[in-house]
Amino acid sequence: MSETPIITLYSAEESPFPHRVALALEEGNIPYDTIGFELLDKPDWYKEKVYPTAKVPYLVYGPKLQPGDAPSPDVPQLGESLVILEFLADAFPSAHLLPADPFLRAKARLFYRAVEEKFNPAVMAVFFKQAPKEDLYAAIKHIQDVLPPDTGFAVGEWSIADAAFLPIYLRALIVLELDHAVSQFAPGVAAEMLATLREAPRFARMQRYLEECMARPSAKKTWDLASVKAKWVRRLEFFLAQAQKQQQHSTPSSAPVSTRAPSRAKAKRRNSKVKPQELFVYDLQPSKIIRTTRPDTTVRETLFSVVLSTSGLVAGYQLPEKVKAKGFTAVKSLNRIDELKDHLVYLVCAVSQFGGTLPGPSQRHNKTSNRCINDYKSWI
Ligand SMILES: N[C@@H](CCC(=O)N[C@@H](CS)C(=O)NCC(=O)O)C(=O)O
Repeated sequence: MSETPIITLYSAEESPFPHRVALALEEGNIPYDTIGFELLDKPDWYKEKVYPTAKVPYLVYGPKLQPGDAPSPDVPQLGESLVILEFLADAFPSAHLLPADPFLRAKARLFYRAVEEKFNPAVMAVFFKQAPKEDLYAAIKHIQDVLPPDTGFAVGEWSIADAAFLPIYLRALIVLELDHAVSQFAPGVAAEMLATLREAPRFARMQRYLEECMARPSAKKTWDLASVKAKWVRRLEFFLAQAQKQQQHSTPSSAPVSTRAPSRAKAKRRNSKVKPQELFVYDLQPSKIIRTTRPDTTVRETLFSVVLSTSGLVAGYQLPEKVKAKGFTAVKSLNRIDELKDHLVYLVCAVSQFGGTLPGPSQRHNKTSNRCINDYKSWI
């Protein structure tokens, strides 16, 4: 006797993509099992036996499965959240996951394409690639402008278009709340963005849409804020450790601070990315070394700071505002790094890899500062 097929959704709560599918399944009252894991602890069997790309979500529609089982190749199975959403809408027409009207169906498709092609990339760029926050605002506004004017969902009735958007927006808010070093916002920027998204009149429609989405049983059943947040903390810490490891490989800690000028062409390329007026919006991050000198045991202090630079390490390539910075000229006139002892020191570190708008204090930034300090400690 063959078993009644059931949907198995392979999922990870921290990821927005399986959440899309779970929302649609809940909305459609479609029975399903979830096999969940945290991405950082993804079991080997998932890639080996279930889904070779090892991404979530993955959906299997067949006999009941247990963690570690290999789904039969003879039963329907799919990856890619948007494809799965469309499959569910087609396979379970009575669940009304898309409107019956072909024009509204097409509009739903346009909506989730905008989510995929505009909104999601903007979130990634602003959070992790230092794109300006206005890019995120513009992407949210784009989505907001497609919504019906006062109330209602992407195409009026709830549809899979809403399932495509909500999980990403919810996690974007979490990343802003956490304001983790990985996302490299200047102090206060993440809080300001959160306040803007939640309170600014220009995003009132989006806020209302969010509230209406969250009021639905599908969202209540599939969303555990505390749990997702805890997983994101872990995830961001992991990314940070990875970035630090990578940086250690690319900049050995024993290497002295370079004084070699970048080529003019290179400097020009770097400078062209940065608008000068954006350079000094962030504060310095001082670190102090206190030590005694023998034999008189006078207490000496050396204050270190990293001055942001987009053009390398050489004064000739610094923008005029920076050259004027207190201490810079003194350092410029020194020939050897160990002559810096007993000076008020501003070490100029290249952060050109950030490009565009300079980030605020970040782990990477601190790390450069720490490396300089460690080098200095070994010289005194
Ligand atoms: N385009 C895919 C994206 C799926 C995806 O990238 N999932 C990520 C999680 S956000 C994943 O599983 N990554 C594997 C990992 O982190 O181990 C979809 O819409 O389903």
